[in-house]
Amino acid sequence: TQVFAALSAETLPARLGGNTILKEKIGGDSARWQVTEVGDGNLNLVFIVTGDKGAAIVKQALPYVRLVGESWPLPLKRSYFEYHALVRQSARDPGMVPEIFFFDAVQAIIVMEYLTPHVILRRALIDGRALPKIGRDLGLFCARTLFRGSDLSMVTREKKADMALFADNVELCDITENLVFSDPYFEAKLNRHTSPQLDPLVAELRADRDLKVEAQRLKHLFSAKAETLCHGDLHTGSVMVTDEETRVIDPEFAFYGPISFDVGMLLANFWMSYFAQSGHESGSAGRDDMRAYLLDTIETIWETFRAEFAHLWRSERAGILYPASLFEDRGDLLGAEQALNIVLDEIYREMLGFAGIEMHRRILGLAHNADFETIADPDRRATCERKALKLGRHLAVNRHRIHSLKDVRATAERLEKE
Ligand code: SR1
Ligand code: MG
Repeated sequence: TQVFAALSAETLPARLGGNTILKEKIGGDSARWQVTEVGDGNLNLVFIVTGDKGAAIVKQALPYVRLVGESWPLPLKRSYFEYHALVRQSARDPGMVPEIFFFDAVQAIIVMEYLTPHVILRRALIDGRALPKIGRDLGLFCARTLFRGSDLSMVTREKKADMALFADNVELCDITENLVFSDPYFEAKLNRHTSPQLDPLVAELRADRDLKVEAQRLKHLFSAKAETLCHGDLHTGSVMVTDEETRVIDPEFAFYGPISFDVGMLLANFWMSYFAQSGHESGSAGRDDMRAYLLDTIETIWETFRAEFAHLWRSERAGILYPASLFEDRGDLLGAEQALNIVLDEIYREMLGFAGIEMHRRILGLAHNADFETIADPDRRATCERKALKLGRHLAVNRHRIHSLKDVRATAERLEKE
């Protein structure tokens, strides 16, 4: 029986040199492979391996949280969930995730396509780069993966078998339940807001009963509303881009949860990028165009998601929920449209809530965002973070009274001028 052993740039060629798929993709002579470890996430090792014929990514889970160290064990099986999520996402929205070459469950290794010249979306946004296609691509990805993984599309036996497969991703769900929904709202051990200038606002948020009740209501949805297979960690660090292409990576947090969760997390990261822009402005080079682009992109993602979800509702509704026999067979098209509007409205309200909570945890919790963390001047950084915290509170607490993303845009623009 094989035993898990972490790879290193030095050991990788000898360890994987006999793998026929890798040899075919990269080149047969592993002694000539060049290996660089490029992992900058919180959990895993990521290597770029280049040979005579080409290159591939080798991603390996570690038995602990890389960000914290061996004191925080984390099971290798997350790699199994990531692999299975990638397979499903690839079938549900072809071309939007990297091609998978090979999976080894014991060594927790996924070998996949090396995306080049792609860069991490978060990095591009920090650099002030406006990507023309991401709004539409990401809106479609969310609608297609979330609709097609739900009871609106899947037959019940298949969906329940898949829920059982992903039900064991307990430890990663536990991270989200604690780090996202609870820790930011009390003085949890792992919290580390990096701007003491925020202390008064942080104290205010931690004493905010309405906010804490909403955070727990959203945690309840996260843990109990098993609607669809979510990516589980869909932030701008989980997206790779060029001007022409968008790819979604890293679904190791995949779980059955609310349709709204991925969309909310994703939009939160665009709102945070919006508020971080002033921290990255230098000299006379303002970022007004970038700010407008980010707010436009948020609206494009949401409108594309809505339109595609509605399209799939009308053309692919084959699951147990709102079956066509209930409406269309009886000539009652309006009934199906009424149900669609109710479902979309619920997704919208929940999405705003999840977005608000995600904005808080990235500033108050353990896992921060480079958007804010790379702002060197502590006062500028705190100013940006303060605005994001305020918008986050507004979204979480007032989500039932915010009628459209145009209203959120107006609030974000007002906060930006503060
Ligand atoms: C301990 S893991 C912290 C965070 O990193 C991942 O990317 C997830 O966002 C998680 O919450
Ligand atoms: Mg990740």
